[in-house]
Amino acid sequence: GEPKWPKGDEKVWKDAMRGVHTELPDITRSIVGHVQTSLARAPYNLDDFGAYQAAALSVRDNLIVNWNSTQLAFSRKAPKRAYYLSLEFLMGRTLSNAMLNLGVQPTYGEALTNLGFSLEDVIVQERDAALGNGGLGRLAACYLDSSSTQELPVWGYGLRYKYGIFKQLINNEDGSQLEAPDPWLEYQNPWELPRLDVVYDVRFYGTAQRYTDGSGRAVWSGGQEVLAAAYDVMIPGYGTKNTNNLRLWESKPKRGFDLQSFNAGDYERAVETSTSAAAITSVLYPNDHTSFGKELRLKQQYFWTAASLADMMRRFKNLEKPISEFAEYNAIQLNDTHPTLAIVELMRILVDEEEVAWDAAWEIVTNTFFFTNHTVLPEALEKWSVPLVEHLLPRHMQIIYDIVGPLNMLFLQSVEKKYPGDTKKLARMSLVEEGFPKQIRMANLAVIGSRKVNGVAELHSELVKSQIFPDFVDFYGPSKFGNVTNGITPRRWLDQCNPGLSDLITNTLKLPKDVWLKDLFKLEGLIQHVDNPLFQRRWAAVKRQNKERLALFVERLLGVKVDTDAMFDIQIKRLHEYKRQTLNILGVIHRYLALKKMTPAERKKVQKKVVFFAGKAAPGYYIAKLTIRLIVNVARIINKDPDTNAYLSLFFLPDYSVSLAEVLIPASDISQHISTAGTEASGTSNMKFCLNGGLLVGTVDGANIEIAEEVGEDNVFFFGHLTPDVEGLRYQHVYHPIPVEEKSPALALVLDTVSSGAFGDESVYEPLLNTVRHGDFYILTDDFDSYIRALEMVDEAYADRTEWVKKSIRTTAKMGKFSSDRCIQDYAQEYWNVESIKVD
Ligand code: GPW
Repeated sequence: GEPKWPKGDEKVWKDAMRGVHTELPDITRSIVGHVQTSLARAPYNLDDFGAYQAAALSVRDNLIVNWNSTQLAFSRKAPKRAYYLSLEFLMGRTLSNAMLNLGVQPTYGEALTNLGFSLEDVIVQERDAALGNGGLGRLAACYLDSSSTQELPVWGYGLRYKYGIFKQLINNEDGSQLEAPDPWLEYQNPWELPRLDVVYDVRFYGTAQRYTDGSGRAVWSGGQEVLAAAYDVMIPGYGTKNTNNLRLWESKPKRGFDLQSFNAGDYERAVETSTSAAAITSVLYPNDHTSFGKELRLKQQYFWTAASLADMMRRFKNLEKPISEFAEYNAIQLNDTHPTLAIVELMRILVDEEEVAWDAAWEIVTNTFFFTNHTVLPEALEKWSVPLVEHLLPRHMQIIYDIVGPLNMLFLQSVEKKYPGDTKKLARMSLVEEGFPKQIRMANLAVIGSRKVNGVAELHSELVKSQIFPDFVDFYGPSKFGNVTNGITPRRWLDQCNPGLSDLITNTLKLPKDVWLKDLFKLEGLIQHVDNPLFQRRWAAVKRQNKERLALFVERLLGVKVDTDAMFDIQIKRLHEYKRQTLNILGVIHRYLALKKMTPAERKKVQKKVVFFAGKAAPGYYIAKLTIRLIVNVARIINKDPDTNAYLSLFFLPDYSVSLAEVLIPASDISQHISTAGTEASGTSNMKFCLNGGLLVGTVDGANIEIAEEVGEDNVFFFGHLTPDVEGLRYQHVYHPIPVEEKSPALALVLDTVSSGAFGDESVYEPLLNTVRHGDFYILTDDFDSYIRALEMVDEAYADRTEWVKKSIRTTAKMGKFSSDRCIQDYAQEYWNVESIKVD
C-alpha cells in the first residue's frame, strides 16, 4: 500500500522535495553549491579536479532522486527480482555515462563552460573504477546498464575492493611489465553510498554439529565472525528514471579490536583480528582464466555470497510470503563459478535457519540459480581442496557431501539408477574429485544446483555441452543447456566513446538518438545510404577525427608523433597465450623484415600501418609478461629504423583500461581477435570495434562467427584452422612434429631473427619462442601463413578506400544483435522470468 508520512505535513514534505535537475540555472546552482559546501572550496582556486568533484556530486544528487523512486516503486510492486552475482564489475568512469543516461550532458557542459571549465577536461579527471580483470567484468557492467535501461528489477552484487586491478607500468630499462597498486578510493568516491545500516555477520571456521534426527540440519558455531558492510552504486538506465543498484560489500572487523587482548597488553594480537577481517576485500585477484586455490580467494567468495544471500533473504522476508515461494520472487545469475558457494549457502539458510526439509530446500535452490560458463580452458575451472573447505566452512562441506550423498534422493540415486554400474561416469559427474587432496569441482556443483546453464556465444555453448559437461547433458537432457550470445551497451561503446559517429548516425537515420540507442537494429537503416558519396565522406571524416584524437593522446603520453594517414591496427585485451598476442607480434616482425628487404621505391607501394597493443598480464604469468617485453622491444627497434618507420610503427600503450579502450576503439581501421579456434568463449571487444566501424581480422572463434554472420563474411578477414582441427594438430605436434622451417619458412625466419638478438638479449625470449617451437599448444605454426595472407588481404582491401568505407558502414549497420539490451531481454524472459516495471 501507500507508504504513510510518518512525521509532519505531507504537503510540506512534497513541496520541498526536488526532482532531477534539467535546467541550466538549477544545474549551475547545484555545482556551485557543492563547491561551496561539500568541498568547502573557494571559486578562485578551483582546479579541474575540484570541478569534477562538484559536478559529480551534483549529478549524483540526481541519481539519488531516481534511485529512491525506483526502490520505492519496486518495494510497492513486489516483483520477482533478479540478482547478478559477479566478483568483477569493470565499470570505468561514471560521470559522463550518468550525464548521458540522465539526458543532461549538454546542460552540464554549458554550466561548466560558464564557470570557466571544459566538460572534456573535467570528465577525464575521474579515475576508472577497475574492479575487474577483463571481458567477464566488463560484461557484468554492460549488463547492469542494460538492466536499468530495460527497466528490469535487477541488482548486482560484488565486492568493494580497496585496490582494483593493478596499474601497469613499463620498465624503462628492459621493457618489462611492472605492477603498482591501484588505490582508487584514495579520494572520496562520489558514486557510492555507504549504507551504514546494512550490515551482516559472516562466519568462518568453527564447528558444525549435525542434529541426530536425520533431518540433515546442523548448528554451525564458533570460529571468526566478520562484518559485511554495504556500499551502493547507482546504475541509471538510459532515457528512463529506472535506476538499479549495484551493492558492493566491504569486510570489517566485528569489533574495532579485541579489547581483552588489548587490556592484557597484547597489542599485536588485538589488531590482528581486525586486519585479517579487513584483508578479505582488500584486493582484486589479478588472474583471469586461472584458479589458484588460495584461502583468501575462497574467503572472498564466501564472504560475498553469504552477505548477498542474507540481504536477499531480508528483502524477501519483508514481502511476508511463505519461504516455499522463494524461487518465485528471486532469480540468481552466477557469473562463472566464482559465486557457486551461494548454492550451498542458500541450502544452509533454508535447512538450518528456516527449517525447510532437505528435499524442499533443494527444490527451491535448483529453481533459483542460473549459471553462466565463460571459458572452456581447463585451468580456469575452479576446484577447491576439501581440507581447505572443511577448515574454513565446515558446515558447507557437510552440505556438499549431502548434495551427492544419501540425503539427496533427487540427485545421486537417480544418477545411479540411470547408469547402474557405470562407475567412471559417476566419478566424472561427482562433485568431489579423488586425489591428494580431494578437490571440489565448482563447475559440477554449479550445474547440479542451477535451473539452467549457458555459454556466451553459439560455438562456445556447443563446446560447453560437448567438451565440459557431456555427462550432465546426457543426464538432464539438452534443454537445461542454452546460449546467450554476449553483448555490449551501445550507450558507452558508441554514443559516449564516439560522439562524432553517433551524431552522423542520428542525422542519417533521421531518428532521435534515444530511439536507435534503445533499438540497435535500427542501425540497418544506414545500409540504404551506403552508396551516397557525401555520407561516405562524412563517415571517413569521423574515423579520421578519431584517429587524430588517438594520435594526440599517444603524443601526450609517449611524446611521439603518429601518422594518421596510416592504417590503424589494434589488439587490446588481457595478455594470454590462447589470445595469441605472440602471433600478432611475430607477424609485425615479419612485415618489418619484408620492408627491410625492399628498395625505397618498393616500400613506397606498401600500405602504411601503425600497430597498437594494450593489455595487462597476470603478475605471475611468465610467458605473457615475456610477450609484453618482446612487443616493447620490437617497438623500440622498428620505430627508430629510418628505412622503415614511415611505413610501419608499433606502440604498446601501458595500463589498458576501459577509458583507454574508449579512445582506441573508435580509431581502429582493423582490429585483431586471433585466438586459437575453440578457445575464446565469445570476446566482446570484437563487437565494440565493429560497432564503431572497424573491421575484424580474426579466427573462426567465439562471437567472431556470429559477427560474420551478421555483417557478411566479405566484411570480415577470417583465417586459420577451425575448431575441429585443433585437437589433431596438437596431437601431431607431440607425436609427429614437423620442423618450423618446413611448415612455415616465413615464421622460422622471424623466430631466428628474434633468437639472433635483433630485439635485445636473445636468451631472454627463448622460453617464449620455445612455446612455439616445441609443443605449440596454441597452433601458431599451423596458422602463421594463413594469418599473413589475411593481413595481405586487409592491405589490398584498404587500398580501395571507397570500398573500405562501405565495408565499415555495412559493419556498423549490422551490429544490432550485439546490444546487451538483447542479452538482458533474453535472460529476463528465457531464464529469470522477470518483467519490466516503469518508474514514474
Ligand atoms: F575464465 N573471461 C574473462 F571464464 O574475461 F572465468 N575472464 C575469465 O576469468 C573468464 C572468462 C573465465 C571472458 C572470456 O574469455 C571471453 O571470451 C568472454 O567474452 C567474456 O569472459 C565474457 O563472457
